[in-house]
Amino acid sequence: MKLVIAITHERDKHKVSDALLQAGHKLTIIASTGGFLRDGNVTFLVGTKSEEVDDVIDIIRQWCSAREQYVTQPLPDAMVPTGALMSPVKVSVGGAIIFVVDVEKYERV
Ligand code: 2BA
Repeated sequence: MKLVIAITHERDKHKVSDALLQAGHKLTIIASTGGFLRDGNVTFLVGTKSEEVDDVIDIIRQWCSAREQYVTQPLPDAMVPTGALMSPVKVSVGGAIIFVVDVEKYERV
């Protein structure tokens, strides 16, 4: 068994969850915040059989759109040269960041 952890933009939450549910997957949705943009995002936890991981990823890929955002707040000193702190910086966000991890044990009690 595997656990798919997928971080998506908040705006894709309903499309992704509807599609996963329709395909018969079980999921948990956690409201999360990106460490860099400090913008709302969503983390999906999907426990699934190993052979269904690709289906889960395909669905997430299908319903998440990549987008570009501008960071206008000052960044940590180490990340930008002196004098560029207030310049908007364009970053490409998502579609989705996906981790797949092994599940040692899964029980409903
Ligand atoms: P954020 O941390 O808010 O990052 C938003 C976007 O900003 C990232 O998009 C990336 O394009 C850019 N970015 C992030 N950290 C950066 C840095 N140190 N320097 C320059 N640009 C940076 P994505 O890569 O698509 O990530 C979307 C969200 O997925 C992230 O939101 C974060 O919440 C999560 N994420 C991404 N990689 C992760 C990782 N390795 N571990 C945990 N969470 C991750």
